[in-house]
Amino acid sequence: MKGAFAIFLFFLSSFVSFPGGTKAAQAKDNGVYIVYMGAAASTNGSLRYEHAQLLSSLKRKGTTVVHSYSRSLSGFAARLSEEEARSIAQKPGVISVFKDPLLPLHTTRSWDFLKYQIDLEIDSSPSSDPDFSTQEYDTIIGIMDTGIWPESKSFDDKDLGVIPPRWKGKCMEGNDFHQSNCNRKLIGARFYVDPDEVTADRSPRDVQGHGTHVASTAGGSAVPDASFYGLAAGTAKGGSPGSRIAIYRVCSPEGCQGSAILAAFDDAISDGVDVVSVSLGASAMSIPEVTSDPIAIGAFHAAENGILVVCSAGNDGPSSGTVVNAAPWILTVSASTIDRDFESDVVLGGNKVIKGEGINFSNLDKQPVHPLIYAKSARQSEALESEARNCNPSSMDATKIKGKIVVCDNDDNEYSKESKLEEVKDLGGVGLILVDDEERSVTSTYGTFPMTVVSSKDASEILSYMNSSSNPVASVLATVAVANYKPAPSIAYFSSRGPSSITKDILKPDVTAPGVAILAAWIGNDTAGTPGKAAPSFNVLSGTSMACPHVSGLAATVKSRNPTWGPSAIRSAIMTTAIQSNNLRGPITTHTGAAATPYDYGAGEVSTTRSLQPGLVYETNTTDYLNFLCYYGYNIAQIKHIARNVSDSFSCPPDSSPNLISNINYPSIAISGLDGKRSKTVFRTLTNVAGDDAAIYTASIDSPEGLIVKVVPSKLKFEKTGQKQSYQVVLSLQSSVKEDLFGSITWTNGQYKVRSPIVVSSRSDNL
Ligand SMILES: *[C@@H]1O[C@H](CO)[C@@H](O)[C@H](O)[C@H]1NC(C)=O
Ligand SMILES: *[C@@H]1O[C@H](CO)[C@@H](O)[C@H](O)[C@H]1NC(C)=O
Ligand SMILES: *[C@@H]1O[C@H](CO)[C@@H](O)[C@H](O)[C@H]1NC(C)=O
Ligand SMILES: *[C@@H]1O[C@H](CO)[C@@H](O)[C@H](O)[C@H]1NC(C)=O
Ligand SMILES: *[C@@H]1O[C@H](CO)[C@@H](O)[C@H](O)[C@H]1NC(C)=O
Ligand SMILES: CC(=O)N[C@H]1CO[C@H](CO)[C@@H](O)[C@@H]1O
Repeated sequence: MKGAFAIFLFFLSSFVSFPGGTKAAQAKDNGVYIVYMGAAASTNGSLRYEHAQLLSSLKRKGTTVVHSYSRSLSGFAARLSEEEARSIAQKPGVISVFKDPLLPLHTTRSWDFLKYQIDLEIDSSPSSDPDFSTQEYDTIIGIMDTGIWPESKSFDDKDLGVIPPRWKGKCMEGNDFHQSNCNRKLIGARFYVDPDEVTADRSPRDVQGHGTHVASTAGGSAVPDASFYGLAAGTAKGGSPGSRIAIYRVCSPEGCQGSAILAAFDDAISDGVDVVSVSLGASAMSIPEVTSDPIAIGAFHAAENGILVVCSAGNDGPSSGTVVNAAPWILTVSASTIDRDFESDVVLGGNKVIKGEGINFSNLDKQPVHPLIYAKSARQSEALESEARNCNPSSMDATKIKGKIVVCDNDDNEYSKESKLEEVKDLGGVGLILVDDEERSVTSTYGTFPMTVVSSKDASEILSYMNSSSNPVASVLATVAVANYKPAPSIAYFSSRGPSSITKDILKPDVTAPGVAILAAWIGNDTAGTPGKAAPSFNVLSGTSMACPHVSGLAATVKSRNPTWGPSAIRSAIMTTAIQSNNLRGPITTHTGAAATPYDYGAGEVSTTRSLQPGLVYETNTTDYLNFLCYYGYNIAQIKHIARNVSDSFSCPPDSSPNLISNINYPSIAISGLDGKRSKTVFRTLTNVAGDDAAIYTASIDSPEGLIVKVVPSKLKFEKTGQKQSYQVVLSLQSSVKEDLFGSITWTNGQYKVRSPIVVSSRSDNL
């Protein structure tokens, strides 16, 4: 799989790309192409005219425009033939033409947990522990997702003042959604539909739950006594409870259309949002180039307009090279666990208790009175042993399953755990014990059926008990939420990993945040998982989708304390103050117990207090990002159109090559192609944001065996706010190494710690 990602294409002129061979692309081809023409240079209506001119150059007349982009970026989405798309791609001013992708969603305690993490490193935390519930500057968070359930208490506006006058967004009316559904918390709501498609979803209203969950995690008001049917009870509140929320519904139950996402960025930039939160993206099987990726394009224009875009890294882990949303102007978030575990234990005959994981609503007897069977022993004559073991549909004999708790393996990846549950239930089983080490680390909800997940180690104990007993019995106990679970955080197995397939010279993901078993608001009429019970107002979900809005909320808080900071300063503050240790004071681990690396968590787990006062920041601006495109291989004719204000004067730096990408002033340092023969030097510039008191910072280096890291100079003096100081890092290998190496540089002045992870790889896939 990795090999496919390492192929780099340098486009010398406008190009058409046809993502092919991917499930997502095959699932639904709506016949639409996105024509991307860079920044909107003018806003006087001439752009739409330009677009119409382009379309009228086609032989066929009457092509409908699905979406038009003309506020901040220029382009349109339209139904075109492949030939028409190729023809338009050749026209002057057109940067890229690509098929409209359908992108998947990446699916109370978590904030307290993050605060607790700070206590682990008391030595360097700022003296005051700010209270997030008060004094917020009016930050506006834009959420691109499945919509919103406005009646949720998380979107109550009772403590909020008037809507900031700079807000220019809209509250669009639609099915079951009215102007009155917007308030001083939910200040904007838009939806995007394809005019050629018949859809019932003409509304910002969320019918899936994902957008409501994400929005409340990022900016939900505090709701006391929130819980999921009594579990995980406490006050639920977003990362920035004082922020305003604007929802951009770009997803339907089928997925999220790229052409709608681009339209939402075009609107959000003009509406006046400060932070955009995007919990969706391409799958690792079809990672697009930056110029044919609607999220990368939209985020670029957001960044040039001073807006930070925070995205989920994807749920395609733990394989390496799976991270998506990895453009250098995006803050990319991986998912980690919190110190809460939802345990649903197994009791065996003799009252031996085995720890299991899951949320169920069953009514099994607490005593171990239910007969226990290993699914393998219920194999139907035509089925393979591996099919029966895995409880696959049509592999087991109902007469052997009926009335029993069934132990199922989950090592074939052929059927989902939900389909195994359905099969056992249909055959008359009374419970299910699923054996899966990865799923054991992540809580899922199993509706009314008593299902729990155990580790393979614990499963062997269950199996040996079954071997030793002529009449094995068990029960699955009520779910309890265990607090102060250790170790936490650890990186969720599903979280997508670096290195980035775009380039190994920018480290991705950037940070990690809670994304496992997160309690947040839910749509008000979902009883699908819990028939017979009232619809839950809150739900427990896992995914990098849940991690992303934790960081969007934090970014909004950083912005509200530091209103003049641009998006790169906010990102730097969050990255350089991140934490690498867990609640056992050991290194953060992955689900296997191995020490996590920057490919798992970037700079580390976000800190909600230290990021408000980082001391120094690494800033990047539009010019740096254009340079990145030059180094990466795009030609100047394309780049000239991409950015709004730098176009005329801009030219690519001489000797632009992928070797220079490591020099982008990023808060982390990643270098590929270091081969033991020569050393490499990278440059960084720090900006003082700690005030006008003179401060001397000293560099300390943590370098792995075999890597020599020198920082020149090793001391930097700052005297004024905004003052910049540059330094060089010289890296060399003592001998050639096959493994990637990880280290860090930390600038400290006693009060602040400004840490950058270093990733060195001897291989170069930048050509
Ligand atoms: C719009 O602006 C362009 C230049 O940006 C100008 O050439 C054109 O005449 C303007 N059109 C109108 C209708 O004002
Ligand atoms: C572009 O320049 C104009 C005027 O020079 C300025 O008002 C605007 O804020 C700039 N836009 C960006 C995105 O920098
Ligand atoms: C159970 O018994 C079978 C056959 O006697 C054996 O192959 C298997 O390893 C035993 N399993 C355990 C977990 O003891
Ligand atoms: C929930 O409400 C929405 C909006 O009114 C509606 O479209 C949807 O069908 C409802 N779902 C259920 C399961 O009742
Ligand atoms: C970006 O930063 C560089 C270096 O700090 C500076 O020279 C350049 O003028 C900046 N560009 C813009 C568009 O602000
Ligand atoms: C959350 C929840 O309702 N869990 C249920 C799991 O099943 C037990 C009975 O086996 C119930 O008592 C719990 O309430």
